[in-house]
Amino acid sequence: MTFEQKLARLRAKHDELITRPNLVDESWYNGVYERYEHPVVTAAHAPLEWRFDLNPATNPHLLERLGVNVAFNAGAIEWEGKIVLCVRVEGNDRKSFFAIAESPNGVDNFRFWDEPVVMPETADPDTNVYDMRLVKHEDGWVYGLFCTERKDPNAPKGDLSSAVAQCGITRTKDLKKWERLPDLKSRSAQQRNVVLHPEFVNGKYALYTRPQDGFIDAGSGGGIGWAYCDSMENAVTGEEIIIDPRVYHTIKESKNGLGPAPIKTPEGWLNLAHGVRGSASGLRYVLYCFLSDLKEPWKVTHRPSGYFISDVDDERIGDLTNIIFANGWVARADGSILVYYASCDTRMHVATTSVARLLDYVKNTPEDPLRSAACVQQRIELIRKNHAFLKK
Ligand code: M1P
Repeated sequence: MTFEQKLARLRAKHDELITRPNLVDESWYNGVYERYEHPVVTAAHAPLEWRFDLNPATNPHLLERLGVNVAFNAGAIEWEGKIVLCVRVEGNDRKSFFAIAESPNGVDNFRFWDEPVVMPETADPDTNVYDMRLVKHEDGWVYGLFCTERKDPNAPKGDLSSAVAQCGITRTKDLKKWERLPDLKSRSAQQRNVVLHPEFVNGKYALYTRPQDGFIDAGSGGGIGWAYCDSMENAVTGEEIIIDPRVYHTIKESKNGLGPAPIKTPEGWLNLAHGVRGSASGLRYVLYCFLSDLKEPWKVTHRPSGYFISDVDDERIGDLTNIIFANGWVARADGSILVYYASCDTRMHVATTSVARLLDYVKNTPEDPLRSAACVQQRIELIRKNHAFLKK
């Protein structure tokens, strides 16, 4: 096959992938949300120009020069009538970077912009950056809070794995030029999954945090925290209160973290988070929801039990296993919600629902009673109510 033939074939396959319609998966139902037949963004969505040298003079064998390993954990925003994802793209070299992909409808036809995001570094360069939460704040800026990871300077010689995670902060007005602000300073040894609340609360910026002792282990970090800061240009938090704790023998026993910024509804703030527990096959990540008070968002009013989204079918297989993670969702003017979630740190999916359905879900799904016997009673109550109703 000639260079031109190989390239034509690559282009055709890439085009076919990007323009493939994505329909609701009718084989699956729980009423709370719809799943879709295909992932919305994958490594294979990366433009050929990002991976190949397309000049036959310098790449006569049409070899891939810079492979893309995975595309996952995307922030999301509605932007100029389109749905835009800020995707965590990871090269074959294990370094992540951010890249914007846009779609006219949010469920298919996602296409990356020509070049990845150029994220300025601070004086202490990041080794790796990932998991951006995009937030349109009422101060007029679009903020991106993300994890910045660096090698632990205190690691003993020969320890090449210990790392420090902190919250990097950037802001933009056009999603093209990104201003890097100093990293968040908090009282915790490490931070990941930090999210900016979209409104001022008590006249201050408010942050959802996830204090953690180590890079992987939350340790004494009790769950999802809440803290204030006076400025995002030099963000420093004081006390972090835990608003959604980790709990023994639940889906969030080992750790948890807020996903995207909460969605404002007349009945409170809808929150999406991930919960992690240990298992024989390693850590298991699922998504869950909760509702918090409209005026006092640090007060959780409803905690539906169990998970909201876990992995099914092909979602179980990937670069890693057992991981569903979300840091992006979009609430549209018509009341619909697009939930963007990643499976196995590999690719992006969408689920669709609505504010009405999620409010029903969070308010009417009973809370986890934390004991098998109490769970049985909960289920018997449902069964008996059904039997009584069906007999009528
Ligand atoms: O590998 C699973 C996830 O692990 C981290 O999440 P957490 O801090 O809650 O453990 C993040 O690195 C995330 O990117 C990743 O998907």
